[in-house]
Amino acid sequence: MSFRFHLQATDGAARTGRIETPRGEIRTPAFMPVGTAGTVKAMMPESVAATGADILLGNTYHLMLRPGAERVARLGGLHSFMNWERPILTDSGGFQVMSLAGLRKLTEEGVTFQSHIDGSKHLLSPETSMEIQRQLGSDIVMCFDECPALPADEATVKRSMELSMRWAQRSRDAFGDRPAHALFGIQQGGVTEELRGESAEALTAIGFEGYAIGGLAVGEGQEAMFGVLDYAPGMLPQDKPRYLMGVGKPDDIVGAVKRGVDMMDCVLPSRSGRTGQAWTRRGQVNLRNARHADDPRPLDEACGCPACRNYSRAYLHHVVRAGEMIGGMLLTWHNLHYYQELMAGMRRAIAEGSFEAWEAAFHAGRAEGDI
Ligand code: PRF
Ligand code: ZN
Repeated sequence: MSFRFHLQATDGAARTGRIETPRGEIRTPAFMPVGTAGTVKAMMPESVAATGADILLGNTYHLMLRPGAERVARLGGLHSFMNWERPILTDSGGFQVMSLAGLRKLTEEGVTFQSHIDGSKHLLSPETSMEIQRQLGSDIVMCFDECPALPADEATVKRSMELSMRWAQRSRDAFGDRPAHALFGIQQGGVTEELRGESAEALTAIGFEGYAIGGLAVGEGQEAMFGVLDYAPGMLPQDKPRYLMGVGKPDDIVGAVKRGVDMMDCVLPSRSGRTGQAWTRRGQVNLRNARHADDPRPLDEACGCPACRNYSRAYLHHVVRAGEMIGGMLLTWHNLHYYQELMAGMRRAIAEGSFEAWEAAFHAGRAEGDI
C-alpha cells in the first residue's frame, strides 16, 4: 500500500493528519489550488509550492480537449509536462461538461458533449474518464459522477445519485489495480439525509482510497451546505480522507473543516486574484476601489507573501486598474498564500485541541464586505 492516511489528531469533528503518496505527503486539512489546464493561472509551479500547497487539482475535461490526454502521456505525463512533481488530483470531467460544454446528452453509458473550444463531439463515461486520468498520470483519480444543480426535486436527485453509484462501480472496475495511485468515490444525494446515507453505503461497499462529498456548493447556500456537512462526513469511513469538492470561501472552508472535511479545492483564490479581489484575515479587499490609489500601506501588514512584503496598496491598485499582468500574479500569490496559512492555522489548532478558540479568533478578526 503506497497510499496511506494517518489521522494525527481530532478536535470535535475536525481532523488533522497526512496522506502519504509516492510523490510526497499531503498535510490535512489540505487546500488544493486549481490548475485546470496544466497551470495554476498566473503562477509558476515553484511559487505555488512556496505558498505551501502540497497538491494541485487538474481537470480531465479541459486536458482531454486541449492538449489531449494521449499527447500528455506521450510527453511523459502531466507532472513533468507542467513541471509539478508533487501529487496531482484530477476531477473526472462530468461536472465540467455540465457547466461548460455546449450540446450534451446524458445516458446510462455516459455523457456525449460538444467541446466549448471547437464544437468537436466527445464521450465521457466511467471507462473513458479512468483511461484519460491514467494517461495524465494523476495520483488521485476521481470517479465519474453526475452532479445535479440545486434546487432539484427529490426524485431527480435520487435518480441521479443512483446513476452516480452505478458509475462509481464501473469507475472502480475500469481503474483496475494501480497501487501507486488512488481512486476516490464521490457521494451525491443533494440536501436529503436519506439519499446521502444510501450513497455513502453504496460507495463504502465498493471500497475506495478516499471519499468525496460532491453535489454541494451548487446553489443551495451556506446554511444548507453546513446542514448537510453536519451529517455527511460522519457517514463516510473514519480512516479515509474526505474531500469536499469545489469549496469555497474562507468561512466555508473553516465551517467544513470544523465538520470533519480533510481536503478542498476552489478556483476562488486564483480566479478572484485575477479580477483584483484579495482575501485577507480581516476580510475581502477590492483593489480596484479608488480609495487605495494613494495608500502606501501593504495589502496586509501581517502577511509574508511577496505582494504584501514588497508592494503598496497604491501599486496593486494601479496595476490592477491598468490591466497589467503583474496585478493578477501578485494577488493570486497573496490569495493562495492566505488560503494555505488558513489551513496551516487550522492544522495547528486541531493538533493542539484549540480549534474552537482558533475559530472564534478567525471570525472576530473579520469584517463583512470590502475592507
Ligand atoms: N462532482 C465532481 N466534481 C465536482 C463536483 C461534483 O459534485 C462539485 C460540486 N461542488 C465540484 N466539482 N466530479
Ligand atoms: Zn499577502
